[in-house]
Amino acid sequence: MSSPTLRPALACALAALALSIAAPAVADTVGKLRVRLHPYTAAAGEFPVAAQAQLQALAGVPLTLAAVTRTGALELALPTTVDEADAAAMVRRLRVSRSVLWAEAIPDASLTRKAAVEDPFGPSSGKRLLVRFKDGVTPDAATLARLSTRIGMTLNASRQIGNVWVLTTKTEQPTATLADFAQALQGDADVQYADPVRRAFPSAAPNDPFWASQWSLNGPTAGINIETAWQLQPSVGGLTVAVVDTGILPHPDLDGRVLPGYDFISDPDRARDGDARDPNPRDEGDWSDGECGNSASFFHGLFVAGLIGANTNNGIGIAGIANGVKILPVRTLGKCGGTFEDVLEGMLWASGVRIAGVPPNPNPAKVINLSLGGFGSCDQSIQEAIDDALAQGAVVVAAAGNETLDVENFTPASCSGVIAVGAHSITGGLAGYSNYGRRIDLTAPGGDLPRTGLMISLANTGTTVPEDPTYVLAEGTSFAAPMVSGAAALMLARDPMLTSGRILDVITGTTRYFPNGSQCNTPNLCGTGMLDAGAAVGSIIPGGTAPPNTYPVIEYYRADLDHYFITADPAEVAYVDTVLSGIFKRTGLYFYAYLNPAVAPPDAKSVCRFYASANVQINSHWYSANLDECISVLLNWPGIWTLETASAFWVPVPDAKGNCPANTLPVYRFFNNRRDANHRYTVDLSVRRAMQNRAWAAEGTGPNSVAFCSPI
Ligand SMILES: [Ca+2]
Ligand SMILES: [Ca+2]
Ligand SMILES: [Ca+2]
Repeated sequence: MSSPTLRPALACALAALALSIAAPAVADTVGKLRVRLHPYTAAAGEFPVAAQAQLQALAGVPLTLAAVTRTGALELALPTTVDEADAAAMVRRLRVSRSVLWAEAIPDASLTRKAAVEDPFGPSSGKRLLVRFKDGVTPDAATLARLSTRIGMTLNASRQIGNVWVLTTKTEQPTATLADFAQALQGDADVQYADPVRRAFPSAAPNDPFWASQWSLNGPTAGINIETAWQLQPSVGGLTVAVVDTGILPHPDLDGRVLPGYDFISDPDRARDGDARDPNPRDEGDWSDGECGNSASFFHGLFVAGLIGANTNNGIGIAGIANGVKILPVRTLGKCGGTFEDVLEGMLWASGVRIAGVPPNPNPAKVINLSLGGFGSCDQSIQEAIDDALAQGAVVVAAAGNETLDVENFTPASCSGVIAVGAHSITGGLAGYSNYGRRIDLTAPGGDLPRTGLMISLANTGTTVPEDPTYVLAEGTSFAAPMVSGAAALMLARDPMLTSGRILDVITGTTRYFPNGSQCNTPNLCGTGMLDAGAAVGSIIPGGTAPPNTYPVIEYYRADLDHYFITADPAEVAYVDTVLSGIFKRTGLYFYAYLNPAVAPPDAKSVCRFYASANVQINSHWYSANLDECISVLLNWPGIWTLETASAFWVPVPDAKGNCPANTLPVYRFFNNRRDANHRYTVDLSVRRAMQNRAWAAEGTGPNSVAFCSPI
């Protein structure tokens, strides 16, 4: 692979369109904010007094609940209308709170503006609707009969995805009709919301494949300043990034990087692998014989995965952004694209949510890359899936799309809580194909003509089915989103406690200015600026900022035993990091605790630490902040478990329902259910989901099984 070959050119008409933008130069006013609270803070649609007080303190003004969206977000009225800059500052302050999944301003104009754009992918049809019923309601015969009457056509229930049911109409209908059906179903008292199943397409604009340098990473004008980022954070240490896309193929530049993923394409014809969903996410090719856009296969998911995670410094091919990353390939797009039904399922599974009939995902993603899009503003079912992923601690990055249109008409880029990425060119201008508008958060390199300005990544020589690994040049917002996903992975590796809202703020707050004369200097067109991964990573303090008087409790992993170990003692940390470094590796995760009870909160409890040696086939440590539990182990397991210390560290503890005090995070405890009795303690919600999916037993107080609480 030392001299990569390049495939012949694939032209894309969209890429050649001139940029024609009716620039909304006038700044808008804002009278309302939209906020989704974390499900641990409040149930969907609820606005508890404590949350209201906290949000008002952050916003600096009274906030009145004006409405609730069907997916449970709160629309909060401001006492007076403010300008957009003030609203943006308010929203940034709200995002600081861990109670806030996402927050955004609602410009007054958007309340009256209506999308008047035709579907650029052409007319489409289908027979499926995604319907979320109110809690406790299932689509039994009576319910289906009532709903069928409502739309004047027979509806059947085909399956359940998370909280959402797939209902099918008797006959195929234009998507516009399905949208009308969905609207009608929302009039039923048992229906929380309904969406038509739209089609999704890769946001790629493949172009003439000539070898070029990776200006996107290192270019002085428009590159993402990756070398600075790598000096600060050379590797992401196995952090998982999901690529929800066309699947994956073997490539020497991805050796060791790819996790077993899953294939969620439910239509065997589009999947081209002879069956519906299956455990093999191999990209079977997306060529077509005139039914849809591309005649030759592009292997889009491989290209995207390569941008994020190609092996760097391995002597071949290209450098990926997030060295050491694990790519989770989630196949949802095949011949002629895919459906949001499959994308929805793939995205939920990627974040660790259990999907009926599919093995649980043992590697929930910290970052989910969605280099795909479909026409239509954000569907409620997709919004709810994004909210679920964010609630698991994942960051969701979406390509803006390549239609040279306002991004508000495209899903998932128009969804709340995603980082929506437009594409800029090698000279720093908005790429000719890139969507634009108020909903863009920032731009990243996506490539544009001339050929030296395209993006290079991994590909395959096959024009229909896969053949041999190679590299190609291409352009598209599909390739801008992975730049942001890679940068987010580097930030999370530096501080795993970062929330999605904090990453959005840092990544948009550290962008480079667009060049002088760029149309992107018009407000509300291209987001805050161009991605600067060096500045973004540099803005993250490694390991975060310890709360006053606390020390990090560092987590280690011992691979040969599949054991976890934690310690807050600085001398022991130094010992394990040096003398035992061949045995125990840092996982990169930690939480905070007190080492001196005199400076801890008065109600903090000491944590006992026990050890059971290899002589009794255990060789593992165990910790508890519950004195009764400590005494019970002492009395019941003499000669097995030995008390090493009654006070390894001090922590606040939850109440009887498992709720932690304000300004702390729950620490979850998991037991491996084996003779060797290892336990894991974590504040990380994606790790929590991973341990649940690996069938470790949750132990602790309350329905969420909380062991103790960690100050933040
Ligand atoms: Ca299949
Ligand atoms: Ca397959
Ligand atoms: Ca390489």
